Amino acid sequence: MTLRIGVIGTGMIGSDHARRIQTVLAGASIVALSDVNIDGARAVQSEIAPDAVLYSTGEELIASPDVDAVLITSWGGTHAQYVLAAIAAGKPCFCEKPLATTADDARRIVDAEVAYGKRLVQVGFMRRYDAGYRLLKKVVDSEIGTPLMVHTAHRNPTVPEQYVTPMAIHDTLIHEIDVFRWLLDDDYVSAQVVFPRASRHSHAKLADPQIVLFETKKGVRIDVEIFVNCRYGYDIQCQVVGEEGLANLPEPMAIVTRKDAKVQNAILTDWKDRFVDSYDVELADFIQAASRGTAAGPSSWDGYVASITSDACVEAQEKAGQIIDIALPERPSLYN
Ligand code: NAI
Ligand code: ISE
Repeated sequence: MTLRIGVIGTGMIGSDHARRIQTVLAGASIVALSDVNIDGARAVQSEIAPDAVLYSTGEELIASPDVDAVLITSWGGTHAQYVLAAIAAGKPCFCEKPLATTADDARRIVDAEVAYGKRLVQVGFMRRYDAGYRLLKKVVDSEIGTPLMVHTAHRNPTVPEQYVTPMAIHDTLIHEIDVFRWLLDDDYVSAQVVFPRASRHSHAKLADPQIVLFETKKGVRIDVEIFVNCRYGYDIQCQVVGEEGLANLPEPMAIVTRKDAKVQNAILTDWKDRFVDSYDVELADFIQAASRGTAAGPSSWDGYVASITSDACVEAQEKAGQIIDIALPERPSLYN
């Protein structure tokens, strides 16, 4: 059986996910498209999914009897309304990060899914599907002893002019927020943000770089450097220090050359290239689970915890240097 998928939000990542469903992955087909910018949806229809039907609203697409499952890749502020509509219709949905832009909306989604009684939502935290992170997790779980500290960096060469200080949390750090919980099987108890000397490549509304310091329930200390005007490339670093040794996230595969008295390899510059394989694997997981009428992978609960943690981090930015406590509600058994 082919899973019939509808896409809400046909911008950059929506069209890219539509392309991978149509041309890379098995078991699903794009049958419906919707975007507030109908020309964008039409362009995806003509280039990627000529048989897909255009819907003027996301709600109509979700309600269509011809749609089995939904991909929500519109702007972050619109995710919650569509996820709630998909749950109400009993349809599995893949929602790009963030699950919601407020913790209250994320909680509403958790409550609706719990009331439905079965998982229907997968959140687009693709790093859990990255081969390098999976290898790192295996080593952390079995070879380096109890994890004590994690040193990490999320660096982008540049960001658009409209990228401002809180986006370093909502847009960028959110991937780290999720992946460390999964990597360490832990949760956060506090966050602190400190600001080093600012880069001259930034602007008045963006404090860049920033350092976020987390403490976890198990007492692990994590430092994350977020530096989104680092110039030299897109660079994700992660080093876990354990009682018996340490483990580093592998570098992306690259050819090493020896030439002109130099040993060199290229560094990626675009996050799309860095995580291209993990987007494929996360969507393959979605297709498999949605074909059984459910969802797997990062859950609404993970999206909710990421929202609570993000809010604490933004508060920590606003109160630079102060330690902000992070308190999580009890996890419903659906997510155990
Ligand atoms: P984009 O701006 O290229 O596309 C968003 C699309 O949503 C636009 O076509 C816009 O017209 C449409 N849209 C806005 N409001 C809508 C509504 N109410 N109903 C239907 N469509 C609506 O943005 P991009 O980069 O594709 O990001 C989309 C989402 O994906 C964001 O939440 C972003 O954080 C996430 N994302 C995730 C990445 C990852 O690595 N997992 C990478 C990039 C984006
Ligand atoms: C972007 O929005 C993403 O989600 C990418 O995965 C991330 O690495 C990048 O820094 C964000 O701006």
